[in-house]
Amino acid sequence: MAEVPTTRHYLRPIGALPASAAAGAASPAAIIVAGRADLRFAAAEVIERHGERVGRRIVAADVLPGQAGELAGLLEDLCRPREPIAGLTLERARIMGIVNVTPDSFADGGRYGETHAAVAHALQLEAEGADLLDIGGESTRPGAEPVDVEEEWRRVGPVIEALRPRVQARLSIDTRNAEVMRRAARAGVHLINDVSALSHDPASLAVAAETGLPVVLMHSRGDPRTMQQKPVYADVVLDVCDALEARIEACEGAGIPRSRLIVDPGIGFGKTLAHNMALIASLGLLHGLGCPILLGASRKSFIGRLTGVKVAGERVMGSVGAAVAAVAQGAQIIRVHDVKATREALTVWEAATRGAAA
Ligand code: 7PJ
Repeated sequence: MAEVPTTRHYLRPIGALPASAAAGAASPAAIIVAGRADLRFAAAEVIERHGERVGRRIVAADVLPGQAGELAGLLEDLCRPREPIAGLTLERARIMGIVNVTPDSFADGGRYGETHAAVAHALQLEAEGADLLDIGGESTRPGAEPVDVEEEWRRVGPVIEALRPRVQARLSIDTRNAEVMRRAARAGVHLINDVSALSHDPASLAVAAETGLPVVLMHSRGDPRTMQQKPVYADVVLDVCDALEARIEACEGAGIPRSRLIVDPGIGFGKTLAHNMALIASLGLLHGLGCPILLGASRKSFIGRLTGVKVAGERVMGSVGAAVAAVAQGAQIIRVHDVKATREALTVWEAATRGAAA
């Protein structure tokens, strides 16, 4: 018997209301996203997918609550205030600074050089305004080869241990490996960031649940070695949303509640330039999953494609542009290399949209 396709709904908040518009008034004419008074929208694009058919309509905020069925639950997930993550409240965007612990270029055979460099870099990112520090020892860039778990821990372990007593920023472990998650949790990290959304290592769902830590579920297609080989989606935004919902449900089944999960569309992971742009343009649709949103666009190759800047380290301005686009849609965590530039841009953007300093 042919499978009957199910109908799924999606809500994308559109038409951001300026802070000054009837601020404080209890108004059904605004959709308040993720419990944030600063994140109010005048309408929603209601998307309905039934098999290959996708219907779209725009529904004004004041008539949206009257919609029946799946939409009512979706609206509730969209609007519900988010729980703090690792003790950080999410009423404004938080910056996650990237700390890569890459192999030692020093010829002493030891690890002192790379540990020292990573710790110094992390301390600098915190001083520049990072709320979180994401520590990773395995490159997951397109084409990268996997790293042995023991080697991965030799890279990140000493960095976590050195930073833990010295920083206020929350520490995040960027890994796909359950054993690294377990050791990092023991060493005191506050958050797990897994580019495979806890699917790479069969043990990671159970281990992540056991740690009790919040987890970033990033969407990716295939593994880093093969992911850029002709990715195809029916509708990239809806497909990524569905795949993230499936991983959220897998986590819930393993005992990790939705309130401890963060979703991320995985820019550049099994996506073309067009896919990446569609995902950033519709990022706000992911609020319907009921979790905070993280975006990692920093220095990625799509920015090079758009701007012509070939050297990754020189893609700062483009990266800041992507961060502002994400924050304007209510993304709660922005993962970046260039913390100082991002912090300055977001401070000005926030004050300028609020219409008041600080
Ligand atoms: C991401 C990540 C991302 C999350 C990397 C790079 C590639 N983790 N790890 N989101 N990207 N959550 O930074 O260019 O986009 S590694």
